Amino acid sequence: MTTQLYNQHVEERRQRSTEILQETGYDGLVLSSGTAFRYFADDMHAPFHTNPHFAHWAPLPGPGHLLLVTKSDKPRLIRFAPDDYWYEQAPLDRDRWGQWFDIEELGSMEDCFDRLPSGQKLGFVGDATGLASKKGFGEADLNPEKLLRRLDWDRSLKTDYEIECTRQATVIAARGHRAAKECFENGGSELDIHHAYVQAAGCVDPDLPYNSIVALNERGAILHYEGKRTDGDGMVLLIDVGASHGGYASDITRTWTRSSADPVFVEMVNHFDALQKDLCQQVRPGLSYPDLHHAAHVAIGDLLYQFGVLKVPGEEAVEKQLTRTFFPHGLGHFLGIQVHDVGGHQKDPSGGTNPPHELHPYLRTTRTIEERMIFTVEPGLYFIDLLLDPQREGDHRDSFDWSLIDRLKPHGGIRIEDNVVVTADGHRNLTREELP
Ligand SMILES: [Mn+2]
Repeated sequence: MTTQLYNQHVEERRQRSTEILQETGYDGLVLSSGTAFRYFADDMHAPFHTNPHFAHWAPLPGPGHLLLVTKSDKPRLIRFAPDDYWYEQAPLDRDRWGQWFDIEELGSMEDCFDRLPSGQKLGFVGDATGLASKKGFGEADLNPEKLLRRLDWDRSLKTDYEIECTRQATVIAARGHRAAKECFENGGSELDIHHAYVQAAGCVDPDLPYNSIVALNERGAILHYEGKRTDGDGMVLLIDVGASHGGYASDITRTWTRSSADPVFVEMVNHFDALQKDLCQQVRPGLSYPDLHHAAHVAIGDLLYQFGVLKVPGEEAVEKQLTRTFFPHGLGHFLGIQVHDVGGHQKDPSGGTNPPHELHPYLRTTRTIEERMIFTVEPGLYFIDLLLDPQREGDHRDSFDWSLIDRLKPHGGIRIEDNVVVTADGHRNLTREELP
């Protein structure tokens, strides 16, 4: 990672934080990296996820660290470094980290909290609220809503460093996706394909930003299918897997077919790929994301009409709410430290929200598109019994070609997902730079 980009990123964090502290009336901000979560009645910990507000500042792994940010001082990193021989305790490169932070290292989380100054109005952000209360933080200063929303807003517009981290995460995922496609083409099972992916990506499962979705045939219609069946020789693969770099995620979906698939479905996937690229092409500042979501519904309606699955054209199909039967999720979401990143429903920096339209409750982004946003564009088209069955008996049953639907149903569905960065006058499709 280029140090220069990270320098700029920290510098921008400092400037934004000064503004945020002024707006919210705090002298300083305490960001905790988090505490390890232990399963109920067990001595095992869940995989640790750093508090994203901490990760926004520093790609430093592990729980217990505190970061103190004030309006003028160099940020202070109070690092939790326990005397522990059970886990690896990699030393911190103090010369490197010292460029950006004043560093202290202590052996207990309590001691870390004791190093925080008193007599200042500090806002605490993190899950270690018990320790924070003991240190004297008042209830109102633990994760104050207004402060959190202001930080979320800040996170929704990415720096060049963050864009580069996402690009690197895309390069890793693209390697995995190429290997997964090859494994599928050779008849591999879901488990084989998953292994091919992580092997090529050079990581283990907990490094993935979310559980991989590797679905053969009809299982592609289960939106968050996480199983790994061992029978292979599928006709269709729907694979939704990302990768991480520097704490930032990529989130990529592809749908591939083999010669055993119905030629109509294969042709549909080709058209759907063109449809997805066309939606990405429309991304530019000033466009409302819900309008792009609507455009996706019309385009999917037209595609279904063209293939004869629906007997009414796109606009009419959307009006009669028929496309929702095939495309029941949102077009996409912000992407960053969190796979479903924050700020997607926010109306303004102070915290008002724009909820999605009641007909599209799963749309995770209602913002107007701005430069420096990173989001996914992931239209889908599935044959889901739970959604099809009511239509078979419903008022619009004659608008569907049921025999064609039943013929295509064993193929599951199609989803194609790219990660897009908004530029001053358009966009950059990070995914297509690496993967067809
Ligand atoms: Mn996604």
